[in-house]
Amino acid sequence: MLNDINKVAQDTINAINEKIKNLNTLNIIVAGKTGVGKSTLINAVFKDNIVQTGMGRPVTNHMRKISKKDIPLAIYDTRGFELGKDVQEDVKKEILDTIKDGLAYNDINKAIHCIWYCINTGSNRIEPEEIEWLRELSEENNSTQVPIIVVLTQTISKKNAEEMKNLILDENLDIIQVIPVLAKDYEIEGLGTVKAFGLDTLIQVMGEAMPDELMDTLQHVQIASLSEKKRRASKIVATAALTATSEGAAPIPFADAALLIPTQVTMIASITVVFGFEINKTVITALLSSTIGSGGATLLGRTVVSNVFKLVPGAGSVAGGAISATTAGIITAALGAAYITIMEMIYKGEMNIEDISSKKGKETLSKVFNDKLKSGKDNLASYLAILSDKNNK
Ligand SMILES: Nc1nc2c(ncn2[C@@H]2O[C@H](COP(=O)(O)OP(=O)(O)O)[C@@H](O)[C@H]2O)c(=O)[nH]1
Ligand SMILES: [Mg+2]
Repeated sequence: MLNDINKVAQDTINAINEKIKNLNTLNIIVAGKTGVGKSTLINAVFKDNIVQTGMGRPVTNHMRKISKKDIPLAIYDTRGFELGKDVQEDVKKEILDTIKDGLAYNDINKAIHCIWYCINTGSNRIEPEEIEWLRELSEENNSTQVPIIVVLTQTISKKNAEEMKNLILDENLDIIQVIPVLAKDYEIEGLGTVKAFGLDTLIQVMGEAMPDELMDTLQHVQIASLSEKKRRASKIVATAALTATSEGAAPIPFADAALLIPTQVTMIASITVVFGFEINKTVITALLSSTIGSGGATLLGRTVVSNVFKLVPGAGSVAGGAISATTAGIITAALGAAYITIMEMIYKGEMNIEDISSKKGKETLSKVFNDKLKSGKDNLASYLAILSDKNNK
């Protein structure tokens, strides 16, 4: 059978691997004194605990490149910033040289895309030398235009951080943002815990500052912002639903309804990449069989479409043996929404990846899918609205 679930699941896995392989590499420079919390920050923002002790390859006197196989991310971690003015001069030159070298390749995978300059909020003061260093860096970066973000690390007191932020902003440096963060929960003895915060803002600001070719990578490698992952994933669903709608406008005879499948395979693969989880074929099979494949082993053949079709209120009669454009969009949007819901549960730790193919997982999937079908037109409309929002990157 051409479109049995097994084959479509395999196609989806292939599409996921292909997409991951084709992700552009994100390159970031992280600078600041030893102990400000650079390593802690990097590990809190990116997947797979990318920084480990002793890891990283020296690329200049004061910079090490940290990367991990199969993750499209490289971090240049600077060292020795606290050692005084000479070293700071060297570090600045090494940063600027690295930026220029990267640009010379004319390859997005080699360019530096963002600089985080980290200052510890707990130190409660900012040295005039650091401001001058930043001023010189940003001025010399004027021709290369790499977005510079000042990250105020280890922020326990948001009030102190705000004051520090305003001090820095008053300097009118050519930087894009000053962002207070606490990368990891902080325990104050006998008083309780200050919760980590601010990393989602960091991801959001980076997303706004970097080109679209890096957005899938950014979402794939970051683990700090669920809302940014969902925003990107929702846009993917919107695009797929729109495509399905135009494909459905033909209209699609039942027998050819399988035409929609490639659109949905691409959608599921793209959402998987954005969430960055390792998804196997069993999971995709569970997803398909508890949603669009609930009628049997064939996907979007005559039986399945009519099964799904019955669930869409107001879909009208099955005139001329064709599904309508809107129905094609509704089914696609419902599938996308169901998958995002499951991804969200995994992100929050409410479910394990293996659980998706369990009875509970499948029930959750069909429930969300059926709910989204029931609110079919509204669900579709809310996705399509995303595409007309010009501010939504
Ligand atoms: N609780 C907590 N500790 C932090 C945070 N950032 C840094 N630290 C601690 O500060 C110390 C120095 O951090 P590290 O990341 O190694 O700094 P680096 O030298 O800039 O890489 C470590 O003991 C960290 O555990 C944070 O956001 N929360
Ligand atoms: Mg470190």
